Amino acid sequence: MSSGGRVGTLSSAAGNTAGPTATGNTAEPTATGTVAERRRPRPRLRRRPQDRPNGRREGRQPVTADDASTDTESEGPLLSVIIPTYNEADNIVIVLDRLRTALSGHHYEILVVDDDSLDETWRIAKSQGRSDHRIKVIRRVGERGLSSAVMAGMAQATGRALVVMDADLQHDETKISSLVQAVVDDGMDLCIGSRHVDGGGYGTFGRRRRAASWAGTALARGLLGVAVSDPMSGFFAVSRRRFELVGDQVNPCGFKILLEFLARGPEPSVSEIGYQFGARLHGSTKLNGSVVLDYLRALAVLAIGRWRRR
Ligand SMILES: Nc1nc2c(ncn2[C@@H]2O[C@H](COP(=O)(O)OP(=O)(O)O)[C@@H](O)[C@H]2O)c(=O)[nH]1
Ligand SMILES: [Mg+2]
Repeated sequence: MSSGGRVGTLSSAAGNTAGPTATGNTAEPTATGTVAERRRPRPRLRRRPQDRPNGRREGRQPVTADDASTDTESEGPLLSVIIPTYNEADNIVIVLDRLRTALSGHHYEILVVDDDSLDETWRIAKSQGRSDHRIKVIRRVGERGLSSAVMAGMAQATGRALVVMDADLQHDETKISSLVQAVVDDGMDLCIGSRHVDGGGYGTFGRRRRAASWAGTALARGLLGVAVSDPMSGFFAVSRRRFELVGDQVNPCGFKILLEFLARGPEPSVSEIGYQFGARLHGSTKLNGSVVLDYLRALAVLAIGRWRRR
């Protein structure tokens, strides 16, 4: 990626033959060059595995810049951006345009996972996919849920880093390259777009939602011992390795899928990158009381599981 080391051969996306509910687009490989080599330091939340005293990384090897530089079309895209959508018809074209600009020249795919939105977001996304084969649409009929939509997207994603972001433009797409660099070049299991580290903030986010986010964060940190600043973030990258390790243990209920990737399985290596939380451009939030209850339930299940493992 632009902010990373040598992380791949630039090309159009490899084809992802989507399953029965997906509109897949076949690849048209057109190599266009190599990624610029550039590194810059970023705040580290935890020491990297190779820096740990015993040097262990739970039996898994970090992906190095050299490994990454061997990325080829046959290995699939460097990153998959997964966008869960429900009634985002007014936002979807804008977010896809912004992603095209932010990821220009890189080998990526975008999976829009739509739960049969009444405003036909899926139809708009599909029509975008007809002229841009990197955009794939999974339309789920008879299913609802943000986390389960993300998991459905991840199951079909072929990238080495799996990036999750909202469709409503609250997340800063220009930070994606840094998230991916941390995962692919630096071998992190997770890199989180955080509102609580340098460069991060809540922008104009309302006081009530801020307080709810603060309370959710305090609970997650207290009950689960997750030492990250923003476990409530919906903007993050997870390595394929981590997805394969814990993906099948993830509770697909609710909104806070990041917490699952943080708290399931062996402790992950994590870094965070600050970003300014934007205002939702169009439409309204789908977060409601039942989502909050789902969150508390998920937290309780994770906390009990953790306590039992001790
Ligand atoms: N597929 C799918 N996406 C959802 C669902 N609920 C919310 N989303 C999407 O998930 C993202 C985050 O939801 P949002 O309402 O913005 O939550 P907030 O950022 O916490 O206010 C948006 O892109 C929504 O369209 C759902 O039930 N299914
Ligand atoms: Mg949102």
